[in-house]
Amino acid sequence: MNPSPSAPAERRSLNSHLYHVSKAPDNLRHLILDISRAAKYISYAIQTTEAGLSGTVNMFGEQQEKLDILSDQLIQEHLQESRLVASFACEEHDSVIELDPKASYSVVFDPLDGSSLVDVNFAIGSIFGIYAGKELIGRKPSEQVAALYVLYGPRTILIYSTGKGVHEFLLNDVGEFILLRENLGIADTAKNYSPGNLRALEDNPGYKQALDQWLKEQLTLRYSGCLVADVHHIFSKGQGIFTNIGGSKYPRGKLRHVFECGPFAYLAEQAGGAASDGKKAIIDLPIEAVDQRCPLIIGSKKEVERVCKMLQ
Ligand code: P6P
Repeated sequence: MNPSPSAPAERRSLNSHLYHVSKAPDNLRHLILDISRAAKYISYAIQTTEAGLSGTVNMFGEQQEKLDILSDQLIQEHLQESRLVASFACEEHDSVIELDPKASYSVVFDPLDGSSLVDVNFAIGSIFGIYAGKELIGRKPSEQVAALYVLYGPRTILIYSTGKGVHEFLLNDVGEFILLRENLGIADTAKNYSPGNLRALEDNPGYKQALDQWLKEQLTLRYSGCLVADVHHIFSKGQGIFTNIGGSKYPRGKLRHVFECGPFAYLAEQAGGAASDGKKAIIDLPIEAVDQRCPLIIGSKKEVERVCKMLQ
């Protein structure tokens, strides 16, 4: 029987893409699949769990949402049960946690970035970086063997790279991540801008100069307050610049090197873009501590370079 002409072309599953296209080592493929399973539960939890604060704070002194705790627990369970994780570092814990020292990989993750936006129903996300071996402190984001993020919006989207391009998947109604787009690219010049930590304009003249330039050139503002959503906008549109730069309140910016800037820097470079702390490529910045913050200028290469020049 001929398939109906309107039937959508067969869409490759995440597992099939990891196996046939990225040709990922089996253990890495299984670990990414286990992480994607945790993301499915988190996606469901966001739809069904009441929003609200848990009454606890994380190592950064930030109020934790109930969903922060639940997402962290779901991911930890899947990492533990995978038997593939030697250690992990997570935004909700102040040190590297050891699981099985003989296991193949270590994972860094922000379980629910932007969780304070759940009550306003904005898109939020999870961020993951994967390193071979047990050590994390002293490693550079360029040593990641994979990075991925999940965006929980009107649709749940997963983006991953194992070093062979950046690929996008959609969670379908039977719980499968199916391929949407392969080899996402970021053009050298930006038409959109996404400026975070604007508190820094007060005492960072270079940042003020960059913002004035974007306004003068009439770039399009796209900013939601969730890093995953705002940087996904750059991957999805194929251009743009996101910044979260230091000022008096956050001297190194608000974002964390290990679980936010590092994985996104890896993905941006894989897509032909760039990610800098204002002076150096973020993929070359060693991890010194789990709670290390890092300025982030990420997106279209030429725009990243231009902003870094203004910040000098
Ligand atoms: P600002 C969310 O809490 C977060 O860590 C990132 O997701 C986001 O980019 C940033 O903080 C928002 O910072 O300066 O807009 O409050």
